[in-house]
Amino acid sequence: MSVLSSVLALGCALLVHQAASDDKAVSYSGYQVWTITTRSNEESQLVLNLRQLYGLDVWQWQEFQSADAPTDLLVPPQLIKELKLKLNEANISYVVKIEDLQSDINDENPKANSSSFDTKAAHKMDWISYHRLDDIYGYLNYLAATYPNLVELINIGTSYENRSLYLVRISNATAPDSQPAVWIDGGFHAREWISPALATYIIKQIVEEPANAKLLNNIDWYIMPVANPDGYEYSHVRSRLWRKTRSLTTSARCLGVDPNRNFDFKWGGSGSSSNPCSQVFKGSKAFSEVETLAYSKFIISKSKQIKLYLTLHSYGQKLLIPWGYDREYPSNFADMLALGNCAASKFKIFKYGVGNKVDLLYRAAGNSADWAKSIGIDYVYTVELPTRGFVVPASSITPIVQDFFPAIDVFATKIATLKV
Ligand code: 0X9
Ligand code: ZN
Repeated sequence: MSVLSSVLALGCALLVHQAASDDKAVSYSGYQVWTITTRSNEESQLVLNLRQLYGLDVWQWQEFQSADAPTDLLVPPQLIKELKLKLNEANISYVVKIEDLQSDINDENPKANSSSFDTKAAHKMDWISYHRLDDIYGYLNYLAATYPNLVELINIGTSYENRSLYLVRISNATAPDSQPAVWIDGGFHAREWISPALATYIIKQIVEEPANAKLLNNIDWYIMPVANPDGYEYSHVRSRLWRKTRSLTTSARCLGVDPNRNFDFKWGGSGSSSNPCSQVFKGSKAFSEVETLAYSKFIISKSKQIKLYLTLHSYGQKLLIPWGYDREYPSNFADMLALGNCAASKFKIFKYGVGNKVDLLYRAAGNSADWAKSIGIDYVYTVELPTRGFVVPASSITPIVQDFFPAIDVFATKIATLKV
């Protein structure tokens, strides 16, 4: 029996889960991340079947594989032997990218909250460690209090677990809503910690760095560093790889909705799931999540002004352009591609690919960027930040965010010329 048919014969998916017990953090001891490189459609199909069979957490993959497109899979210790066998049988090569995920997690944030020892500091934010939600919100509060003419703290609602949903408006305009605006968010997916780190860094650069004052000419900035605060906190205290929101579902075992499959544009289409245990669970309906609903209402209220929409994710080093629900291209695709390429040309350390979401990744209906495009925002990008996984050592925050920031200048220069 071929590997493919034996996989199919086994039938239904065995979901391999890591659920947190009530008070202990999930351990990823012995978990590995493998990069599998397939060379044909048949091999890709086999990997797809293995993913489904074992319910593996797929960290990265491409739906329309170009030659040697890599797939990153999280492999639980109890499956290492079996999966190795299956891949060897099929003559598919793989490399172990992460030997022991828990040791990466242990080394990720060594100085966690060290600055909190400085009780006199006005805020606890820095970019040499990853911060909990309180530190991030404390920083936004600090900025609003310190620069009242420039920064406004906006509360757009409350998360499922009752946390505030904060964003900042940064503007020196005297008349409200009179100039083009940029929207930036981070922390959609809880485990992608580098994204709130970059969003807060961009805020700092615009507000606190006099050399960047030109970024305030003719642009309002709306920046929401943590779009999914419940998930973000859960990923800090319980389960480092948590991705979704934390709402109850119809399954007692599986909580949360993928916020990036919960938007009301082509909701429920390809690349989303109706299984609450799936990492891409679309939710019970579009905007079932209080977080995505509040977020969408705010953006709609500013949709005339917002000309650029950037949603920060990780990982993969890509600037992705709609559509993502299918292999289709918006009418101004070429224009978005040109601006994206221009922005990406600023990156010196990390090279990014620029292109359509489905061409470079996979279909993902109900994603927020497609929705942003559907309501008429001109320039829309999903950013997949560096580097080799979701767990990025805190020492890499500074190089990643510093490398990215010059792209903001490119975007701003373009947006400032647009009429509202
Ligand atoms: O799957 C997602 O939601 C995004 N990738 S992530 O690893 N950060 O989860 C990609 C969304 C981009 N959209 C499409 N590929 N359609
Ligand atoms: Zn993401």
